Amino acid sequence: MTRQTRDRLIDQVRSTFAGRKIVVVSNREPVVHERTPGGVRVVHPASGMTTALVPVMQACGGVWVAHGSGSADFDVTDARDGIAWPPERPVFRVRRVRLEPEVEDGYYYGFSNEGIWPLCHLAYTAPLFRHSDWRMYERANAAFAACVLDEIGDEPAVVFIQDYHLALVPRMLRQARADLLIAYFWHIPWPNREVMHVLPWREALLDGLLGSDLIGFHAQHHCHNFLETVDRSVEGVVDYDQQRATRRGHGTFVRPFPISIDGLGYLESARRSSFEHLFPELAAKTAGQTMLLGVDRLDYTKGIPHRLRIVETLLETYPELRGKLTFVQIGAPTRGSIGRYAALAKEISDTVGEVNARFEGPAGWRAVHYLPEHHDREQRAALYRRADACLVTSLHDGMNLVAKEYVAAHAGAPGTLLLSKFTGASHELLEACLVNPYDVEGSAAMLLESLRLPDEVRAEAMRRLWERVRAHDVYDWGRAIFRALNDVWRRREATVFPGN
Ligand code: GDG
Repeated sequence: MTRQTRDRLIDQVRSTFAGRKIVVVSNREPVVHERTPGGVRVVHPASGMTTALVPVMQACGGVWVAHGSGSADFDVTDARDGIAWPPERPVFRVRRVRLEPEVEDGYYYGFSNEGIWPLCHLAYTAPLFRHSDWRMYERANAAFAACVLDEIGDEPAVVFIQDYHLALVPRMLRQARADLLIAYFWHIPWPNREVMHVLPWREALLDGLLGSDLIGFHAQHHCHNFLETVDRSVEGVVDYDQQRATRRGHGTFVRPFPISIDGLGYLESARRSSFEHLFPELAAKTAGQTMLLGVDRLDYTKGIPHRLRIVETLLETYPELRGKLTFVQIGAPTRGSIGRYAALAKEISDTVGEVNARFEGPAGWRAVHYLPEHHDREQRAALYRRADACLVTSLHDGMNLVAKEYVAAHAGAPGTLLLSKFTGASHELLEACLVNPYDVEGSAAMLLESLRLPDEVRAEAMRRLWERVRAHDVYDWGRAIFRALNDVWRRREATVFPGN
């Protein structure tokens, strides 16, 4: 299937955009180069966006424009701040954007991650809006747009922009080059218009986004929320039937494209990896036990404290599980210089200590094993395959790729996916054990019920989930976006009246 969906994506791009350069733009780069005492280390950042885009770029080729955030990033680039990737057999170019430290601070840590991120996730962390951050956001977006224009020169191009860090880039590009085809994908939820009304620069942000030809969200209701926000915030025409907003004579189509993973590729990684080999100590400590697993960036939207309380409730209510069930949480550190993230890291490690101190079991047993560090794909795949259940308890999440990775790694073997109803994934993965993570006791009861089902039933649920993830993989996602962009383009070419 992967081969088929991958080939179909390549065909789609070749047949519709032949001769046009493909440029992907994102804040985060697919690879980061870091200085170490021994030389330079290559790091693959933990991010759902890169998980999804790397296979798409490997299939399509082109240029990936991203912020050069690594300490050795510009030691390894050419005269135009670019590098061919991967070095042994290059398939695409990475162009690194230079941002001064104060610009990165205000744009990335400030406006993007203390402003927009909490604004769009309904997780009870209030957004912070500082005028200085907004000015840095404008400057950073201008730097990205300049690099994109430099990369494409006079050539025709398709530009595919990622996420909430770069909302002003589409308008900047449109003003410089009206002929560009621009698609934008917003990887996080778009909340309703009342929520968006607290954003002081709402009009400017929307005007920036509406420079795109096509804007994608994970879910239909995010599209609707976006169109309503446009309708109430800026001058223009919103056509709800066609899901299109027209402003300054330019039409932008808005569509749902639920994102996914390279399912078969993930399964291959899981089959190749060995839990016992990669985690010998953990394997010995968890041998013969029911293993529950959590895999996340350490972000407050992922509901990790709630998850720990679910495990605690399980062990509290069913003492017979002590010594027989253990929870492994891995967490990639993220956005560490933001106070809210530092507070979360402390809250999680304190809660782990508290839960472990509460329950006693046989010698060597621990309720929770907490590993707050980066883990590569092979390690994550090995953990997924070993785990009897994966706990995804996000308080709000655009999609959540971890849920899909667990399904792929199991490929129909018995398992339990405990999945928050507040993830985009819950709209597709209907055979999962769907819970409200705020209801800790209810979630614990559902988890136990699912673990106690016969193996055939747990395997059948995982098999159906796997069918869906395999059929709708990330190549299928990419193809749907490029096909829709092509339709928009043909429509634009065929029309006489602007805005049609
Ligand atoms: C945003 C939206 C949406 C985990 N630890 C490491 C690591 N990971 C990988 C996971 C997974 C990815 O990071 C996380 O993906 P998610 O989808 O859970 O979450 P976000 O990063 O918040 O992504 C989300 C996504 O965009 C795509 O649109 O699904 O809703 O919030 O692949 O396995 N990766 C590396 N090291 C780790 O230690 N390299």
